[in-house]
Amino acid sequence: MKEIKHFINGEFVGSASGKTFANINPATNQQLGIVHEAGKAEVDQAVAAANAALKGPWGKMPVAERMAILHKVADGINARFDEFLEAECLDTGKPKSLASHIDIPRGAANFKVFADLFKNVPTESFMLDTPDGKGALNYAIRKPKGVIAVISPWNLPLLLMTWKVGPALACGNTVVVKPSEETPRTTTLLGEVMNAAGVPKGVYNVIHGFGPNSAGEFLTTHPDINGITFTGETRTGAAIVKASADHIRHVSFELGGKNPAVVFADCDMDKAIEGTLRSVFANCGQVCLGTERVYVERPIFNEFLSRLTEAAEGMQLGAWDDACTSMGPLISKEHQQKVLSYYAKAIEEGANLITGGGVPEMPGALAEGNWVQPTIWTGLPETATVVKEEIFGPCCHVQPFDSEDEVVAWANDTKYGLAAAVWTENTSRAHRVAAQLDAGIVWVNSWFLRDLRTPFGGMKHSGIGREGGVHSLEFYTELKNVCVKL
Ligand code: NAD
Ligand code: 6OD
Repeated sequence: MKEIKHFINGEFVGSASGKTFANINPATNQQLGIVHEAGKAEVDQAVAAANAALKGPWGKMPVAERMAILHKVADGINARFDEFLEAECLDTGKPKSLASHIDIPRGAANFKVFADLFKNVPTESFMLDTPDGKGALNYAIRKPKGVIAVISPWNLPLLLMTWKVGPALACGNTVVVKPSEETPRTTTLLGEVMNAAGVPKGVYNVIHGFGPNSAGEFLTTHPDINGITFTGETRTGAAIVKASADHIRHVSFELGGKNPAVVFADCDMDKAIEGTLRSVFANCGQVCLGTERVYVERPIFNEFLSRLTEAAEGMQLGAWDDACTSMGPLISKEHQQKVLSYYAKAIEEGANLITGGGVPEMPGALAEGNWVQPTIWTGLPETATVVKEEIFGPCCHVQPFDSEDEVVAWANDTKYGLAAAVWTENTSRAHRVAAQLDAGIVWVNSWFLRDLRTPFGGMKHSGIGREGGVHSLEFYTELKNVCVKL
C-alpha cells in the first residue's frame, strides 16, 4: 500500500500526529494507499520553509537560471510521463486516452510557457516635469508577491495545480500547495521532479489534508502567506474569503460554472456534435468549463438531439488503462450520490429522460466504483433545478430556442459566468453573440482550446480575477514604482 507524505523543504515527511486518511481508487473503491494529514505543525513548517527559500537562493537567483530550472521541471515531468499518467489515472479513474492528451502534457507546459512568457514583459516609465525644471524619472519594477498558498481541486489535479505553481515560481515566488484530499499523488510526485531539476529546498512544498479544520483552513488562515490562489467550488471560495479576511491579501479564485452551449441552425453539425459531446461528457462531466445547458435552434433540434444521444450512448465506460475507455467514474461515492440526486430531481421536476439517468452495470471489481450513465434530458423549464445548479457530472439539458435574443437571455440567466460555446458558421453572428454572453471565455466552434497567453477566469460567482499570460504576472507579482528626482 502506497504511503503518501508531505513534501516540505525538499523532503518527504509524515505527520507528527500520525494522522492519515485513505487514498481510494474511484473506479473500484479499493484503497490504494494512505495519505498523511497535515496539522498546524506541518503547515507552519511548510510556510516557514517557503519564507526561508524566498529570502535564500531562490530569491537571489538570476532570472535566466530560474527559468532554466523551470524548463527542467517540465522536462522532468515529460521524462516520467508514464508515472504521472498512472498516478493521475489511479487517483481520478479518468481514461489514459484523456490524461495523456490533456492532464500530463499541460502539467509540463504550465512550467515552460510561463517561464518563456515572463522573460520579455516590460514595465512602464514616465518622465515627470518638476517646478525646478530638472524633472523626475518614474519607472515600475516587479517583485515576487511572496509565499503563495495554492489550493487545488480533484478534477484535473496536475493541470490545475501547475497552472498556478508554474507562473508563481516563474515570478520568483515560493509555494505551499494543498491538493485535493481525493487526488494527492501527482502533486507529491512533482516533489521528486523539483529536487531532480535543482529547485532549491523550500520553494515547492506540499501538505495533504482536507478543507475545514484541516490543512486547507490552516494554510489559508496562516498569517505568513502573501496570496491565495484557489480553484474549486464557489461556496469553498466564500469560506476561504471569510476565514482569511483578517490577513488582507490578494486572492485569485476560479470557481464553479453552469456553462451554456448555443447551437445555431447554421452550424456545421458534425463539429457541433463532436464538440458538444466532449464539452458535456469529457472527464465524466467533471470539468468546470463543461456544458450542462445546451440550447439548439429549433429547425435542427431533433436532428441534433438524436445525434448527440447516439454519440452519448456510444461512450465506453471502463478502466483507465483500457484503450477503448472514453469515460471513467465520478471521483467519489459522495459525488456519485450528489449527481444521482440531480438525476432523480430532474425526473421529479418533469424532465423527459432521453438517455441514461442511472448507474450502469460494470464488470468485476469496477462494479463497486462510482459510475453513472451519460445522461440527457429535455422538456424542463429554465427554472428547473438541473438547469440552474452546477451538477459536475456527465449530463445536460437540451432546450430548443427560436431567436438570438431569447437564447442570449437564457444563457446569461445564471449566477455563474465561466465559459460558453457557440456553434455557428455565420461569422457576424459568432462575434455578436460572443460579445453578449456573460462568460470569462467564449469558444466559437470549439471547446477547451487553450492559449495560455490569454486571460482566464470567471465572471459573477465563477471567480475573482484572471490568470494566464500577463494576467498571471499581475497576480503573482507586486508592481512598485520608483520615482527618481533628477
Ligand atoms: P472544493 O471546493 O470542494 O475543493 C477544492 C479544494 O479546496 C480542495 O483541495 C479542498 O480540500 C479545499 N478546501 C475545501 N474546503 C476548504 C476550506 N474551508 N478552506 C481551505 N481549503 C478548502 O472543490 P472540488 O470538489 O475539489 O472541485 C470541484 C469544483 O471546483 C466544482 O465546483 C468546479 O466547478 C470547480 N472548479 C472550477 C475551476 C475553474 O477554473 N473555475 C476549475 C476546476 C474546478
Ligand atoms: O486550462 C486551464 O488553464 C484551466 N484552468 C482549466 C480549468 C478547467 C476546469 O475544470
